[in-house]
Amino acid sequence: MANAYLVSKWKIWYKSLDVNHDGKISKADVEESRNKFSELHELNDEKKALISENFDKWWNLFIFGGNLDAEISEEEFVGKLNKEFSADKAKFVAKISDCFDMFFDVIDTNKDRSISEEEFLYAFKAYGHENVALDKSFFQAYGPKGGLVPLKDIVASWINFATSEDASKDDVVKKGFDSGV
Ligand SMILES: [Ca+2]
Ligand SMILES: [Ca+2]
Repeated sequence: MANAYLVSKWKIWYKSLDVNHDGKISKADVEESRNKFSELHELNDEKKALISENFDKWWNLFIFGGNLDAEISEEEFVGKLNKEFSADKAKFVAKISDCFDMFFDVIDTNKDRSISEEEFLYAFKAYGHENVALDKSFFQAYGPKGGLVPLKDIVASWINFATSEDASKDDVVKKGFDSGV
């Protein structure tokens, strides 16, 4: 059983994935995030197709458990994470690592293994977090050097967010969401 602190973070994560803010996670959230992301980056058709494939793959694999037509409630989402976490913590952390590796690999559109402020803002906007000032201070919390944050640092922060039960440990992602992002 995960502690209350980690469960509270999973609930924040759930909310962040409810892109259209209708209280549930469904295919509509996949479509909206994918379309917005393509629009913001002004992708050509070829790149759009690739992004589309990668978005579907990520949601399908890590959120929908193979059934993209499912609707997922917060209770189901948290229950599934809790079950995996409780069954085998090392395996759970490995899966979450894969999850965020793949996620930010898509967000890193120019493939320089860093996340720029623009890439960060486009990702958050695509996921329905459109307050640019808050998104920007979230990004700045990573202490970018030359405007960039290494991909591995961003990924590590999200792994910490989704797996750590230690409330005394600094959590830049939780702080970002707590700020209202
Ligand atoms: Ca939704
Ligand atoms: Ca990049």
